[in-house]
Amino acid sequence: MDGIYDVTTLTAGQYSAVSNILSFGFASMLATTIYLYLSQARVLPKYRQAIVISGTVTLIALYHYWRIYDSFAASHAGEAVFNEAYRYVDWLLTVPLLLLETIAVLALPAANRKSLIARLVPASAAMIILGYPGEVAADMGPKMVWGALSTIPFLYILYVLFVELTKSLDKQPAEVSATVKRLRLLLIATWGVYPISYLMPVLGVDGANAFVGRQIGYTVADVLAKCLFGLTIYKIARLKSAADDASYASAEGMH
Ligand code: RET
Repeated sequence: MDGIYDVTTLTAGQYSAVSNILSFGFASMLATTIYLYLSQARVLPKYRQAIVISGTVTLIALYHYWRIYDSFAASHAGEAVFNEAYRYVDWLLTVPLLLLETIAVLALPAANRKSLIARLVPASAAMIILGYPGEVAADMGPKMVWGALSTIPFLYILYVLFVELTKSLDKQPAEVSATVKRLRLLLIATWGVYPISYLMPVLGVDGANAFVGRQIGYTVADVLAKCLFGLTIYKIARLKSAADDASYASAEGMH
């Protein structure tokens, strides 16, 4: 077998750790999707798209967690090989959408917004596509090479977003900029977990533990980077709605 881990060798404890974390991921995506779709009507129209995109990210992830869970159960029973591609297809769809929701909530001028999308969306696709061959590689050599290639667009995205979020801070009311700072921190902290989880087999963690650690790392990072991130986007949209429109603020009891 290639680098895709043989799940039939997991102990009962390792099996339930992975099964429980995947179930937690599924529940988080389900609840956040419903909450965000229902809540989008509660912000001013110009911010609704950001919330709808955030809910769509968790909806796409909800579907993939169901498939990952199924694939994990089937592979543990020895009926199939665990399919790590669901995760990468999920990221291929959700990472560009996460970037779009961030750009949408900032309500930047159109030219600025278009240039950001044109730079960040292709970079995010390159990051995920270059990471996949390394994820399924059995040998450390190709894992390191693909991982290093994927890190180039990764650092580029973080750099561009960090600069852009920082630039937007002075133009916002104090409360909004405090929340945008929190969003910036959440982005750096959670996106950093993915390459660390990927590197577990390289860091000398043994096969089964590296597999379990990777599934836990990716799932916890996904819940923070999609659910908590989307809820923070919702909070920014509410604060900005209140700052833009005094009647919204008083109807929502925000001032
Ligand atoms: C890979 C391969 C190794 C190098 C790097 C990676 C980065 C992955 C990232 C994924 C982010 C996913 C998100 C999903 C949420 O919806 C592909 C593991 C740098 C940053 C934010």
